[in-house]
Amino acid sequence: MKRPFRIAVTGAAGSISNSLLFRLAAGEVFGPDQPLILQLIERPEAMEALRGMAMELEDCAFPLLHNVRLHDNIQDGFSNVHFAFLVGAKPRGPGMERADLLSANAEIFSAQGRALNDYANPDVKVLVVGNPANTNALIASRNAPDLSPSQFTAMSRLDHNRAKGMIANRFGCNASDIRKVAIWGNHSATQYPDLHHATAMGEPVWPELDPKWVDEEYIPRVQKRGAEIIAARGQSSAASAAQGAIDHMRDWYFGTPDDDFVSMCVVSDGSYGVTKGIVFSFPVRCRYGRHEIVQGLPIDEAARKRIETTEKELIDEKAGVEHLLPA
Ligand code: NAX
Repeated sequence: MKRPFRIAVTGAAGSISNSLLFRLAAGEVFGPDQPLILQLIERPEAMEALRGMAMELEDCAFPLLHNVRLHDNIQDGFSNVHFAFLVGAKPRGPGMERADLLSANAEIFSAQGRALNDYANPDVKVLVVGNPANTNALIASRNAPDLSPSQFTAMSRLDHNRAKGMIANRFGCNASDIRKVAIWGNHSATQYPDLHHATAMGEPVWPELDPKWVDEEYIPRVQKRGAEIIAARGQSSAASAAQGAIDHMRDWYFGTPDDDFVSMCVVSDGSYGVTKGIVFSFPVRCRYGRHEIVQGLPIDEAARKRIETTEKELIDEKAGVEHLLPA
């Protein structure tokens, strides 16, 4: 029997975790023969709800689930973990400005970065889901000096899957027939869902598309899908966000197919002229547990403008939390 992986999940009593934890425990991320220890982390006020979640996990009698531990502090919660899903974040309250939201979360994620640095397994792989996800990941990474920035990522996979699903719908095919969709930039309404490189059933989609439809319908719909879902269900995306997190971590661990790429927010190395050091969604491929930005994709003038818009938003977000970024 393999040795269990230790997996930390913050915000473990929340809506996304309510899907994520059960699918993790069922083996959907690390495979059907990989035992797991779940180290679930919540705020002290939510520990009772978390206890209920743990009871339900126990009642599933998952063969892979070695142990479930409940923590109200990140030092114990991150102890020796191989993977961390940082889902919990402070939501925007009434009257709260975006800048207030950024700094409230910056405090949380700088502490989490330090705790990962000090207590996690040195090879830990971190996925930030909690918003503002890109900047939270940047802060966590910068507060973890002994870990490589490449160990920190944020989630744009939900956006990627949305972009794929919508184009599959347009072509009347299955989402699995669509390849090489890319999300560039921030997980926000400035993100750029890019179809220039995409194929449907092996054929390029771009020549088949009306640019007006792409600009005026497709791109805004992907960008604002989160709001569309809140308007329809009265709650934000949860099951699809859990799916995005599962896809992201599974592909990072097992690798991506050679004829496709996925979108992940990673620390920019300056590829495509994107400012170094910000956490930016790029098309990436994963192999041997490492992610690599796909190089050499042609970027036209209109795409360049969209990339610059979302890049600027991330630079502004970074400026707002500069005081929490150690030199
Ligand atoms: P919920 O409000 O249902 O759950 C969040 C949970 O996190 C709560 O149980 C809360 O007690 C806990 N929490 C808050 N601060 C914490 C801390 N410092 N340590 C540990 N736990 C903490 O939200 P949910 O719908 O699960 O969404 C979670 C986060 O994901 C939100 O920030 C949300 O904005 C973000 N999302 C990100 C997405 C992405 O694609 N990157 C998409 C979905 C989602 O909107």
